[in-house]
Amino acid sequence: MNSRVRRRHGPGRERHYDRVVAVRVGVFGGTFDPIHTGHIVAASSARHALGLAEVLVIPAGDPWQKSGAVHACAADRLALAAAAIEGIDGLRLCSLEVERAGPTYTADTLEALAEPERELVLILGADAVRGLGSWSRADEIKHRAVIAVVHREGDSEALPPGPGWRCERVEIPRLDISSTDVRTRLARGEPVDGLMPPAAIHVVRERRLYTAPR
Ligand code: DND
Repeated sequence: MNSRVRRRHGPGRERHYDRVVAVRVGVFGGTFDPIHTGHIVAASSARHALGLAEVLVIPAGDPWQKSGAVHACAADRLALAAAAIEGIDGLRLCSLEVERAGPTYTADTLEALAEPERELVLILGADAVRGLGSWSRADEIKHRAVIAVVHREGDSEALPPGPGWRCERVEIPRLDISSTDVRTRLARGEPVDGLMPPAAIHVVRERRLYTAPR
């Protein structure tokens, strides 16, 4: 998308020119097993703080670094994410990684989402930033996206793995919620109200997800 900018230069003199302004689009990927309120706050805060046109919420189809440790199938995690972000301004579900066969690599996703005049902003929590060096084709990611590190009060500094990364930082409220904790509570039959959006809890109940620890 282009924004055409017309400016006046001094009284009676007008210069017209076109300036192409890149649209910034957030990319927020996750295993989302399950998605929870901390994820939503991170995506939404990053969108606001960085002036992103929208944030694509992208559940991983086959998060290879968690192989054997993912509890819900990709279709269920996608349904949870869809329910969780429904009605939230500027967050949009993207099923690209669930539809792609094989291990999920963020480099492939950034390649697929690349468009002229679109700047991709990869939104990451501190723990994800620390792992970046172990990701597939990390060097390619470095060139394809700006990294937005969502920083919660009390987080230790998380830096990208080496020079050349374009990096921004977003301060977000500290919500100590983890998918592991949500799963444990669900397996014990404890409430997760407030930890997940109500519509996502409805999907959990409807599909009988996370009923037993694995
Ligand atoms: P996670 O398994 O950490 O997702 O995966 C995050 C992303 O990294 C996914 O898109 C993966 O495909 C990608 N990845 C990982 C490893 C290798 C490669 C790619 C590769 O290409 O080779 P979680 O569901 O656990 O968390 C999602 C995000 O939310 C993370 O950035 C995490 O730090 C953040 N987060 C929170 N942020 C704020 N408040 C909280 C949070 N809990 C998790 N309470």
